[in-house]
Amino acid sequence: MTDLKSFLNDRAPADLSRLLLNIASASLQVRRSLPFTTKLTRGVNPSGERQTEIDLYANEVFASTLLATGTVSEVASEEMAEPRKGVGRIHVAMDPLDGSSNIATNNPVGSIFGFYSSPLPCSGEHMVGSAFVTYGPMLTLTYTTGAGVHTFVAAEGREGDPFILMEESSVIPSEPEVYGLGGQRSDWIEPVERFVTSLEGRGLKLRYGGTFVGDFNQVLRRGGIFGYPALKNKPHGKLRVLYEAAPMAFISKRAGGYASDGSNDILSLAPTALAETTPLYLGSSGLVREV
Ligand code: FBP
Repeated sequence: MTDLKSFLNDRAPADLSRLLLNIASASLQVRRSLPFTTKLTRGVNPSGERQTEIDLYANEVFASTLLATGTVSEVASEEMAEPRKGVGRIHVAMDPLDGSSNIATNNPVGSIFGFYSSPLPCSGEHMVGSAFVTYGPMLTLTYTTGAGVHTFVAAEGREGDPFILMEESSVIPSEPEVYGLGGQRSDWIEPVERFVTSLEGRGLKLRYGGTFVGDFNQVLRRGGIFGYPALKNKPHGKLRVLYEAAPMAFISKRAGGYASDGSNDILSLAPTALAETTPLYLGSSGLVREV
């Protein structure tokens, strides 16, 4: 079995490899804390959302781990108003615990990371890699540094590096199977409503668990589309460009899929604020281009 350290050896730049190995080990620590830290705090994040203890804990674990690698120039987070400065080449944008409100119901949740070569906020055209951790029945790390999308699973208790290769060079299946769009159906703009009705007519199955990482992971493996669309009352959608949409768009495209805001490639967006949101549709390129 190939472990993460040996797989990264000759396939990724040294600083990105160092980041990914440290994210992997930090995710084991976050996973162990999930069950006991879901209470709401008095804190509110820059998007105006109440923070849970695990949001703050995961933010602290990942931010300090990333800065300690000596390879990051800054760490920006959905949970912090300002980035933390470090020394290094890579500008990291992260959602340290995506979907934290779903932990109490034991849904799969995750952590999302975008690696940029330019100061933040910046366009996804400066992205040099991205990764997401899924805390589900398995603890998995999925990443790309531009050459294919690869997934490792944590086999805890194993000698040496616990992360072993589960899937190399994933490609989103061309035959789409699942779809999931957020928000209230009555709030969808009309083209989205029409599109979803047609998907149901083509036999696609609804898969919406309420966490971006969990829902996107299904689309990546089974083919289909995930969206958090423009809503009548939220024309700019809900998911953040830097921390959520662009990192997953990068993975989607490197797996043969596509990601759009409804008109433009997500990676071409140039956010001017760290917490800027966008409508988001990603997955099988045919469906994304259709919507
Ligand atoms: P965080 O704010 O915890 O990062 O997550 C936002 C999120 O939970 C996404 O994971 C998910 O796709 C979306 O919100 C679900 O929104 P809704 O609850 O409106 O369906």
